[in-house]
Amino acid sequence: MSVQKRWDLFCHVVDNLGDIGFAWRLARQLVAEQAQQVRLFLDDFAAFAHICPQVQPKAAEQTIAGVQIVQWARQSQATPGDVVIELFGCNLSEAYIAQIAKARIPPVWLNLEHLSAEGWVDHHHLKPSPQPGGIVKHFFYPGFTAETGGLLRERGLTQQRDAWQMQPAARRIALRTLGLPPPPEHALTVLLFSYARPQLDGWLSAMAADPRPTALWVCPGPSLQAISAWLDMDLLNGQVTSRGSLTICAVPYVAQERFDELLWAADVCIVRGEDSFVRAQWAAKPFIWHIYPQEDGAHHRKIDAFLDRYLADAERELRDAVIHLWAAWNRGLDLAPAWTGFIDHLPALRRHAASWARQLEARPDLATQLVDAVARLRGERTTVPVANKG
Ligand code: TRH
Repeated sequence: MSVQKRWDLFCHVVDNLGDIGFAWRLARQLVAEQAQQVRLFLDDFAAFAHICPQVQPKAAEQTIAGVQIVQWARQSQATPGDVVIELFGCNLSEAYIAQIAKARIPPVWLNLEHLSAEGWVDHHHLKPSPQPGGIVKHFFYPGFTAETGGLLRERGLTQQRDAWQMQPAARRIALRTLGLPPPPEHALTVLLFSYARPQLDGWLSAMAADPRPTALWVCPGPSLQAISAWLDMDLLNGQVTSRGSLTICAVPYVAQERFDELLWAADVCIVRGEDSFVRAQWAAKPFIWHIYPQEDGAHHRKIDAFLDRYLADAERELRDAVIHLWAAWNRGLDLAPAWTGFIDHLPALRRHAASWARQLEARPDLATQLVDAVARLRGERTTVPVANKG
């Protein structure tokens, strides 16, 4: 167990749920698994409330799951902790930085960056970034290789997932709690959590016309609007409707601790951003990644880099099926033909996803690596962490 330190995490929400999604998962893990003392400075409580319903949006400070949650503006009067984590390059206030500069023992200051499977990440992880006044900040890069900071993974996650999947009752109860009807017998179940994209109609019509029933669970967000347009009705949270073989359920927001269950219950997961992308991999399910679009097209390079790793040992046909559907999804092309090719390979895709999850699990999780990196930067430790199973 590591020496307890005071951690300050800073989360500026750019958009959507991913910034706070990552911050909240990391903060909870540092407290629950690493016995650290964590303060989370946050600037968007409306986004947080979607994934943590018990939050009090107006409270100056509050403690949930052992994490002290503080309004962003209060950093100006705060004394820095032993560790300062700036998430995704968010800017700290000048007053707080001045306090860092004045500290007798300077805190370890890290900029925790976005996840990417690109090779350059290996060379930038834990590199220093000198700041004015002689302070040094370091980069911390999540990633898929031994040279990076790894991926967030709670202790015992795999065992919890497997135990859940062994019990059909767990799935029934989870769906009932979410207000979702049990899917038709032998139905294909698909979870949809994506950004806006054109051309969903051909895909929806193909599923409606397929002899095999499909249950499509749609998370709140832009895809619900596109689906409502195809249905020619406003599909509201919690509502269910059918067209031919396709049953569509609008899933209300679920607390982050229960988000995994949606993935575990589905046969195919369509996920986005960063955190749900990682959770689909821990769910060991065939999945499609709708990557966060960037103006310069950098997201296409990121997908290619990930697929190079993910499909490195896959059979040719399986590779083609995945590449074809992910390209169609991310480039706004007609999905119907690529979808059929993907679904035809489901059993092999399932085996592949399970083997990929096992490979990733062999590496230490991100929170363990972060705690270790901090100890090493403070000169307290020189060893490299080993994977904590599950
Ligand atoms: O919401 P995202 O698209 O997030 C982001 C942000 O846009 C961010 O600015 C960008 O930098 C990043 O993507 C790449 O997708 P993501 O990362 O999957 O985060 C969603 C979080 O919301 C994740 O923690 C799961 C959680 N969630 C719930 O807890 N309950 C829910 O019902 C839903 C739909 C999501």
